[in-house]
Amino acid sequence: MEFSKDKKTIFSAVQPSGNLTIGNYLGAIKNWQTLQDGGEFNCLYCVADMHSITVRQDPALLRRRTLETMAVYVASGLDPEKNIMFVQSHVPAHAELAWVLNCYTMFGELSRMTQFKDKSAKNEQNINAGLFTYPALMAADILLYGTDLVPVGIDQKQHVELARDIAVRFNQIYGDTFTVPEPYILQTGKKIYSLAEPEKKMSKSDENVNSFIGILDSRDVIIKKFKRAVTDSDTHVCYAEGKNGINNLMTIYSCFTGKTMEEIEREFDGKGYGEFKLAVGEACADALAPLQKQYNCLMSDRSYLEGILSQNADYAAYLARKMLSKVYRKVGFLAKNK
Ligand code: ATP
Ligand code: LTN
Repeated sequence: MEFSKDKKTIFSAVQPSGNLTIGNYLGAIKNWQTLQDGGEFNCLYCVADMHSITVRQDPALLRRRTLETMAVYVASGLDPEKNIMFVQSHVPAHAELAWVLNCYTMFGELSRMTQFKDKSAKNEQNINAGLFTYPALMAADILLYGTDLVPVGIDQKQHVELARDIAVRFNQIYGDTFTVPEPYILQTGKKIYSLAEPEKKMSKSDENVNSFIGILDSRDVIIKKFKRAVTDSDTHVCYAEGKNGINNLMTIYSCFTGKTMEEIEREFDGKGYGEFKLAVGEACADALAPLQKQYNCLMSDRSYLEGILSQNADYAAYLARKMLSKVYRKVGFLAKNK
């Protein structure tokens, strides 16, 4: 992994807050892989464990999921030699910059974040300050590395836009410091919906396991979950307003097979929903099979993964420290004698 000043920089992350879903895969991780392949960008991919404790986590499970999430990254084809892949809490500069940025982020801005409103409604007994200031930590993640592009699903667009606003505000006060980042959102896959309630986003922390397909779900489970997916009382496989369930299944099928909506409509012309659901399940299971095989290999050799994490975190920390020192100087913190 080489960080070049002549290349644009990409940063993204997933929280280890549950088993990763095909929403995370299609909305984010699969696109990261495409971006890595051109060799055009410096890419940093992080497991955002510090973000995930804004909602209560079981400590042992969080530790396990952090490593599993990294294994999914590698199994999805992200090459630790080409990308900087690390765990957020291993690089202290994220928390340090987050504190500074908190002081340049307005209460009103944070109050408008839809994720904060949704998560507060879901966790009424634990509306903690971290949940509220989460976007300042996310801005720190992004701004520490001079990030140009942030590949995410559409639900994260608002947070990336806030990171932009914070960067612009800081630059206006102190002169050019941060690169102003842009969200990078692909049309297909930007929002995969729940299989149980197709007007809601598919989410790894949903209590209903039938609402999402886990990247690591077995073939049988995948096919069974798609069979149960909520659709409508029509029988035609066609993409149309008000057919959220079928539109979602068509989107998933399109992402996994590369077929357009018209091609899918033609393929299933005269066939019922049952046949279509089976085809979606099979396409999804086929596409995930090589990833799952690679994942199992990686998890049987934890020391390899731990080695990647340690090496990459050191490099990320070196890059991050440079930006943090600049910020500390700009805001007026007294430098410590070496
Ligand atoms: P949680 O349920 O814990 O809030 P989540 O499943 O929503 O988690 P995140 O860790 O918040 O996942 O998201 C990681 C990345 O995956 C982000 O880029 C996000 O936009 C993307 N993503 C998450 N869910 C979906 C989805 N249903 N469709 C498309 N992209 C998604
Ligand atoms: N908040 C993101 C995860 C995340 C992230 C980031 C994404 C944390 N830091 C920086 C992009 C850039 C989420 O998906 N919930």
